[in-house]
Amino acid sequence: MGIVNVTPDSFSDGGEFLDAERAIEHGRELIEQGADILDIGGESTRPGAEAVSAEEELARVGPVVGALAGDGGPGMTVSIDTSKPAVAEAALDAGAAIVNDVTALRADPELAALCSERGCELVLMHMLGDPRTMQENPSYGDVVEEVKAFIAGRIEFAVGEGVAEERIWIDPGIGFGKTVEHNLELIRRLGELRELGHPIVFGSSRKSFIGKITGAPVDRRLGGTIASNVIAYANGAEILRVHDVGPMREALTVAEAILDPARAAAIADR
Ligand code: HH2
Repeated sequence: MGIVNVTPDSFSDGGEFLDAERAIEHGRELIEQGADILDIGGESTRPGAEAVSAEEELARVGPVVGALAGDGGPGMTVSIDTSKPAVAEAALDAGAAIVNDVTALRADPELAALCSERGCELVLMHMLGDPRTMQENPSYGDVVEEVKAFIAGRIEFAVGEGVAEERIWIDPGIGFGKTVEHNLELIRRLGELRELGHPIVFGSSRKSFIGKITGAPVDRRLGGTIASNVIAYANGAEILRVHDVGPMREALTVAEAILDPARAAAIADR
């Protein structure tokens, strides 16, 4: 899953793709680099980010979703990164197939009815509190157990609102109300989330825990991004949400060859 942030203030690439044409071009590049899905967002969720209105968010992402999901043909598989039903609805109308809600239907529970009605995929992510407060001394008893229980509760809510079980994807929410240690433990024990029986989405790309470990600024966190994603993949993550699709795809191809003997044998026969 390649990230397309149409925002002025995202932590890693804020302002780079605010212009719709540049965002569209960037999305096409990510597909060329091997992305299967584009996750398009118009509101930053970084700690302390300013909230934006539905009108503003839609003005940012609408043309980008329309161009990439349609794109003169069957289009690309687009995910809309939003918590707002109005934005999600317009994006689904424009061809998006997935709603990625970092609040797991807490910001606006009506998003559940929309997803149920449209039969789209829905990503439910764990976050402690909200983006303004989540990094203020986050604490857990057992972080994995608590994230798992939270996600189980949000799945139950979504299903109660009519969302089909098989449409739900889950995400531990790396960096959303977590210390470095919490993030590392979640990655190490990611396999435990598989017990919930839903595809796992994993998003560590360029995040600050990597910088805290390596000392690297946000534009030099590719090595740490790849290491964390490969381990997450080995532990059962199925959808990797990253900025740098080309290098990630290459790393994943090698990781798959190591982990899957059938793939290794097919390569040996070439
Ligand atoms: N992380 C971010 C945003 N959306 N969605 C899911 N499902 N999982 C994540 O880990 C996740 C997400 C934050 O990253 P980014 O989009 O690069 O930054 P910003 O929120 O500042 O735009």
